[in-house]
Amino acid sequence: MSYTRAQALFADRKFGLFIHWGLYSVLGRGEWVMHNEKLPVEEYGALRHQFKGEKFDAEGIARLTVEAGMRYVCFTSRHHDGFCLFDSALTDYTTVRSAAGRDFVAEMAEACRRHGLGFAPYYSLWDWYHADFCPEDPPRWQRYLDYYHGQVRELCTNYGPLSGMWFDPGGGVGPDYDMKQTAEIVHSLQPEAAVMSWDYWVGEHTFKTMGRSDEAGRGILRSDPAEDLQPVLFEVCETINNSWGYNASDRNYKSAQQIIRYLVDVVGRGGNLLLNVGPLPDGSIDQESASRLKAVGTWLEENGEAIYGTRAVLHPRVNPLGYTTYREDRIYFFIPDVTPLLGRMAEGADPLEGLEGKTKVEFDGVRSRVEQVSALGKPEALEFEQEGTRLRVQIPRPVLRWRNFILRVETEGKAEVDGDVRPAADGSLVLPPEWAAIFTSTPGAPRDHRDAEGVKYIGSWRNPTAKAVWLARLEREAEYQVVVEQACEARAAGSVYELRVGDTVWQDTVRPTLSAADYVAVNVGCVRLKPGMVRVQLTPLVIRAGALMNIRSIRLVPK
Ligand code: FHN
Repeated sequence: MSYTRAQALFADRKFGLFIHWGLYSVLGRGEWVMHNEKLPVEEYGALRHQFKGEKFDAEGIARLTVEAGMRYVCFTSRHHDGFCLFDSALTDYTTVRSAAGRDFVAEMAEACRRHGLGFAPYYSLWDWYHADFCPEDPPRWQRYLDYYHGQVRELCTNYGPLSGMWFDPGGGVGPDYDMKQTAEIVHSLQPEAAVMSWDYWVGEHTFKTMGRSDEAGRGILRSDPAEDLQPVLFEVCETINNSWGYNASDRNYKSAQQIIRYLVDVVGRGGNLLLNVGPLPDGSIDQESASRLKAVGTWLEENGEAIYGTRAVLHPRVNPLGYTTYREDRIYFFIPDVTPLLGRMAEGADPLEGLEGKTKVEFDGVRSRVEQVSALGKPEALEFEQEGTRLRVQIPRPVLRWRNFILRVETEGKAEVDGDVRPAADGSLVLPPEWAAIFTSTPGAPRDHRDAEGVKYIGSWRNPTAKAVWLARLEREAEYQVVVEQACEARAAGSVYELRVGDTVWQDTVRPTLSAADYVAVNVGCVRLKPGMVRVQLTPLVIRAGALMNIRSIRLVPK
């Protein structure tokens, strides 16, 4: 994915602070309290006479953001309750014209700028206060949209350079709300502001969603992991406890370790984590939140180089143990759990006691020449050998005590690492078993085998939900013959599979061969492909008896 400048700036930041604060904070029962408790508009609106934010300290919040290792702040300028935390010529329902007498958006924007932090106002499309928020009534709805876009212009004009605008929701409200129009207004005034639900996608509540959208402005879809092979730009929002706005009864805080794991999970898949705190009614940040943020910041002091400014490699074959990120002349291999490296241990033995010698870890897809390998936080260079795109690193077993560590690979020149298969010199593309990313939604996956001659194949394909995905990078347009090299003993033949190359799909029935090791090259069909990335996916439709078939390769041969 090639990013615009706004997207690249956003993607480099990786970790931000989300702040939900407003009239609802006074009641301490979350930001939906007006709606959930059906509070009359006037009764709820009267809260503005007691909402003073006397302890709101934008400078202190900015300092805490920096100490937490966060690089931007997303601040609720106006939530669904319609109350504005900024000065507006379009309404008096603001903190400036109420007891507080302050423009909190201006204070937060200025503090962020002083500390080199991005600043992105959150701005709600819903409004439970505005009389014209009535999508069913076109004239009123148009008046409301004029108000909405008028305030978007105020936010994009009066508060200096913005790193983004976070619209919530980003669409799906009213007959003709057009997120594209809103994004264009923002970009006309703030060309380097990333616009949520346009320039990037928001998945809430951590990596469960980890979503991507089918197109700009529409809902976040639960991503098919296979879809995730090619990174999309997204942001996952998570609460530090379980509430966005201050909730006095919510003591369910996430630990610093959990937050770090969320951050690695999101960044490792190419996204940003926006972690939310809900300040108290007086505007102060509670100690529980502040202490966790500082602990995460301490971890980032030693590991942040593998996070900030990186891009993710999503192909699971590159680093079978965890995530891979890269930037400039660095590749980072995350090793969250060392137990697979420890090999078989005596029953009940402590895997990390009495470790000596070295353990070999293997990565693939490394296209740059490697100059040095070390572990973040440990200066000593580790032994390694590079063979083509394979990189084998010898890790001293005592190092494994760290349990959760990140390897830094220093490359000669720009780091190039990916899971893409490239054409051979004659233009043909051979997709080998070891470069298939296997995805299943139930336990049991087909796996790599070696036959008697040591040739690899994908076998034991019994799981009907399994799919094998390759990413190929084509250099030139051509007509390709698509060939599946397959073997299947007679008693298991007859299964049906689907093969997808780019946008072209075939279905074929598995033919019997003399044995499960006797391969035939089956011409599935022809396809014309343009230069660039092409995704090849093989999915079983019917597995007749036992297993689908053994696959030694899929080849795209120029005609
Ligand atoms: O309704 C809002 C909610 O109050 C909160 O602001 C979250 C933050 O991502 N967004 C909406 C719920 O999806």
